[in-house]
Amino acid sequence: MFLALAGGVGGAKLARGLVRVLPPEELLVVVNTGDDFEHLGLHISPDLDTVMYTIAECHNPETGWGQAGETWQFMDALGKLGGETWFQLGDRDLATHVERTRRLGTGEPLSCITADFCERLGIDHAIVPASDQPVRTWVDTDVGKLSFQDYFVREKAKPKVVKVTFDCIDDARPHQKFLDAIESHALQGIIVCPSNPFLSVMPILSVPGVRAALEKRRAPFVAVSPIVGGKALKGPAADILRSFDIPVSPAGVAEVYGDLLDGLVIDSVDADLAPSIQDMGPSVHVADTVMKSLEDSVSLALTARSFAESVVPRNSYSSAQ
Ligand code: FO1
Repeated sequence: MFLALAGGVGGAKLARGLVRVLPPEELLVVVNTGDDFEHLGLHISPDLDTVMYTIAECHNPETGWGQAGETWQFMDALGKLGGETWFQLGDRDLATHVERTRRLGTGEPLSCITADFCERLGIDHAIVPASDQPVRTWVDTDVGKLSFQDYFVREKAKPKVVKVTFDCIDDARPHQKFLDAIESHALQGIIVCPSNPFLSVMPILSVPGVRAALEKRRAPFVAVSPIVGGKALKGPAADILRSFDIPVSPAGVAEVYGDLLDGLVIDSVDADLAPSIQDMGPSVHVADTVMKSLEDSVSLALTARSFAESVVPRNSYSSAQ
């Protein structure tokens, strides 16, 4: 079975392919919740929704987030009342947040609500938040400390990032299915989707207990580079690498993941970087990694799966298994 770590639009796109090449019993999709926030009195889980809607094929293909064919009556009416409209909530998407907020208010765990929403959307695969306890990504910037959505949406990711922190993460525990998958003898690979390493993957890896479990992984940790040709396909990953003086390239991504990284899938345009990345430790596979269509997502999912099956984990533990 395979474990996929996903966040944001890039993560959702690869998850969309993985659910078509792996049966439900062979895939667990673990999703970042660092983007979650309370807004207009609603609990909003953007990455869970982006992954869920994309796998259910009801996502907005232009933006990657929210639902297709949306209407905006609520936003329009809210604006007329002087409400906050910087974070666009479509009418259908609003139902997700209202119902999730209601059910969280009864004490139901986020993962149980997510599982029920997925079932109702016709999704057979298991999608779980990295933790049922809150994790909140904050971004220290040159204009002050901003919550993730304030930084990413309200300020359009323009402030220079100085530091990324995760509030209340010390009280978070990995979802049990997440830990069980890492520790499973049936695990064949951990596939890190082409998500922002700092904003989508690090919040998952930073949940207490996750790194310790990954140190003892029996299967390789392989990532698909979210940086292609010196740019991020979407979002601020390139800007954040630059602000941290890390190369804006797949080599920089390898640097961020460090010795956790057993394998890296890089795009054909970066093929010349393969030898230098291999010198850093991970195996490298060159492929077309830009996902513009469902076919692209399926093709990259097949590539990631077969690459993971070919890579030997670098940690000493696995050789002692
Ligand atoms: N991203 C934006 O850039 N502008 C928005 O108005 C916006 C609204 C929104 C509503 C629901 C949702 O699930 C996601 C939404 N996003 C929006 C994306 C969101 O900021 C995500 O956190 C990013 O996609 C990064 O994961």
